[in-house]
Amino acid sequence: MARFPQHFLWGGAIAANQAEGAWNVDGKGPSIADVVRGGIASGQHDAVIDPNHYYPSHEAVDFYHRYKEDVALFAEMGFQCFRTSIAWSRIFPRGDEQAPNEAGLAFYDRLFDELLKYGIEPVITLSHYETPLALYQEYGGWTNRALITHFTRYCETVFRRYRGKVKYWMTFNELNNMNRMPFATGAVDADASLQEIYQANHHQFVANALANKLCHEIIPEAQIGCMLSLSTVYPATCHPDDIFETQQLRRRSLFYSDVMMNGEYPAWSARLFRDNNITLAMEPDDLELIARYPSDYLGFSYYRSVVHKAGAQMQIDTGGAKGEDNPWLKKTAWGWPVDPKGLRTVCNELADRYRKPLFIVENGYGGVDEVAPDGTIDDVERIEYARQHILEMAEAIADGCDIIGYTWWGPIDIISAGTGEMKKRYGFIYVDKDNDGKGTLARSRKRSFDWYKQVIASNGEVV
Ligand code: BGP
Repeated sequence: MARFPQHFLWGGAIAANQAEGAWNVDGKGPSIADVVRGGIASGQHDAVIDPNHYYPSHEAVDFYHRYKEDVALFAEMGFQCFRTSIAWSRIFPRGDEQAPNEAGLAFYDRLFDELLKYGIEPVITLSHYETPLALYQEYGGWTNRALITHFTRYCETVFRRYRGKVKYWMTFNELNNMNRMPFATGAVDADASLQEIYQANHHQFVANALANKLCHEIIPEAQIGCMLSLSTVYPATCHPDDIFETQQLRRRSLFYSDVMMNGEYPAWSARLFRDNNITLAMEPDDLELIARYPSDYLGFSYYRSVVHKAGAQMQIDTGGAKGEDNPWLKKTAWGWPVDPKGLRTVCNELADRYRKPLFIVENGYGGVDEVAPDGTIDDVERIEYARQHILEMAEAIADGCDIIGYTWWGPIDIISAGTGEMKKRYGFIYVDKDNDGKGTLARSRKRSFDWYKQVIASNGEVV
């Protein structure tokens, strides 16, 4: 029996702020990613742009101008889909305008046409840590209910513009990161209170429902999902406290998919709000909207697993969790435990919980790549990481999990979200650029390029 279904979507994923560059070109307004000194996930942001500082997102890897060359390389690998985000502030530079920026819309028309020319399905993230800066500075980000209006205007604009070109959408990247990095995820101050964070989340849940409603009205054949960071977390021991706290940790993470996939606040969240004196301000039809327009699929990122010991800092998502050491697992150069079996575990957990399609829209190995004197890049660790995770994904499918596709994170080297570095490379394609922004930006194929090409050509049989 074939490991993967016939229409399984193989591809890769990037984000506008980590790849495009052209941060202020053709009418684009600054986004919150453009004022962060490290990676957008680092949280160290300036209030305004310091003209004397090198910001990683400003040039990134210049995908904005080089997308034709890059898409041709993705097509050479045989990609059937490609995930990226639309930079919201390319379409609405401030975020609160009534009329969109035509040059921004035209860029994504060109990009989607280039992808479709090769038969590559665009898989589009509407907000990937790229809220327009003015919506943070003048509105306070998602704590302000006005962002629902501005976000749905943006969604309606791009749904209408790209219907017939884009069939796969998702709303907010890794929304469960609101707890660890509220600035990146919701343009909310890094020191926001839980009251502010969960009020912002409520506005995002309503916006997610309205985006789902609009997407189905405007593009009936489309699927629109929510997206979470869902690497997994293990209890440090079989002590009941470790087990219970780890269950609570996981629940806090899955709270986001519970609301967006099931269409309601889970019953247990009442205690979360009570214990933390959280009172959500809601409009009368909010809960009815959330119930009527749930997400079609659950997209998620999986990189690693972490270990939680009772009493340790409750890391809601595992994105940034350091956790306890896991003696059974090797780690990457950035300390991320490599846990392929954990991917199968997570897929089964999510399949049981939601009984809806899953889409692995981020999985990747961030490592240091050496360019040999003859120009070759022998990234065997990346191949081994990908091979093991793909085999476990195949097992998850055999377990009965309905998985739409797999988009490797960073098929081309891009800026790291967590560190702002180029040194932390994920790509099958190498980009000549260093951490200081120096380099020719020339692209070259790593060893993993041909390996992934075979995986796709054989639909996962040759791994
Ligand atoms: C996820 C983000 C991606 C990507 C990935 C890898 O949280 O959705 O944007 O960056 O992390 O993390 P990093 O780039 O820090 O290695």
